[in-house]
Amino acid sequence: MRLLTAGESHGPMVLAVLDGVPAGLAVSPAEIDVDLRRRQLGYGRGARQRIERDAVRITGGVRQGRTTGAPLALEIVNRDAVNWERVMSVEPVAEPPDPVTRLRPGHADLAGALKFGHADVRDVIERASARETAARVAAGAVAKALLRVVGTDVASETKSIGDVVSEPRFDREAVEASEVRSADPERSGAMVAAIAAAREAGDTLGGVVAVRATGVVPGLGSFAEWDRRLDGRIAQALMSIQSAKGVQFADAFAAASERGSAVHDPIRVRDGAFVRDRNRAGGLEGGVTNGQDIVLEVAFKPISTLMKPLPSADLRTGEPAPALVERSDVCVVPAAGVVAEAMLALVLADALCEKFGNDNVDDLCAAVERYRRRLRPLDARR
Ligand code: EPS
Repeated sequence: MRLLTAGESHGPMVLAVLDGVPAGLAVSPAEIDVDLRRRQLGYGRGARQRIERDAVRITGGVRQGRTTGAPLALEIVNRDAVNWERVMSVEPVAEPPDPVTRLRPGHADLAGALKFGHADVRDVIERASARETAARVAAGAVAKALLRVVGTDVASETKSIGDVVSEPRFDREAVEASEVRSADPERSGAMVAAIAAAREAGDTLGGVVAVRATGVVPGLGSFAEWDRRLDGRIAQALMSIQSAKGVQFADAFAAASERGSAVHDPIRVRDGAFVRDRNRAGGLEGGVTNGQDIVLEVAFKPISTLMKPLPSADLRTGEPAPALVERSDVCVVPAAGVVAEAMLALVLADALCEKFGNDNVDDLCAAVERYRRRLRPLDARR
């Protein structure tokens, strides 16, 4: 499965092209829109989310409610684009917009301008923006639909915002009812207060998102080649989310200071099946899924556009200049959880198709069913 996204934050649309989805999968725009909506929510989002009503238009790969096996084209219109026509014009305009040259520490502004040789940081901002995650979430909703067919479900919950921490319970109803996507009502309130205080101070807040996949097919990924290890592929996908700065499987950083006997998950057989009584591996051993839940966390830095800007420099003159101030979010952690679900779903769906084939969804299901029947001790298979 391959995903490409295109489009600028204030251009006409963001677009996802998702290739390799098996034919015969039921896909509906309404189902994708549920996740697009979830991505727009969350206390601490900026004014942009009041302008947009993200909804997908499927312009390829689906007919009569089912995938055809051709690449899916998923378009999400930027309603704000009408306010940016001159700035974002494809053709040169008579009165060109003033270039952005004040660099925001923490954003892609400086690194991107130097790399591509841009004189206007707008060329970086537009594509580095997390607006692009709308395309990822649309594609991720299709991946989730495929995973559901084999019984795999992906969910997320906010674990912390600023210094307010709550232990994730993955109570879906409570998570979705919370403005910050935390199932703990008391901590939710404290998180909202922390975001409000950061906003008041012209500052921003980051946090940690917990992500979990249940009903995972064992044997996805491989130990045999570094680039096929699935934990590595999952970490890459999650680290690619705008603002992500760290990933850990289960409680890896705490486990690093413990002894092996406390960290590894004893194996036993119950009713003819291999089982574990704990899951400190986070669902993968040797880069391969072991059938336990995949459990991981992603750390998101506080967003880098600050209303009270940090000292910085001007790209053109090199003179000291405060960083650019423009409309932004105070905290994106709740939305980032929805994006993290999408990225985990895309990697898992890709690994599933790699192992079982991606021509036809019924063929894939039959192959998974047959495979599951041999996942027993050798002597029990006879
Ligand atoms: C975003 C839309 C953007 C930002 C945000 C993510 O809209 P605008 O730039 O028009 O306000 O709100 O992007 C960033 C925080 C960033 O640093 O680029 C969205 O739809 O998710």
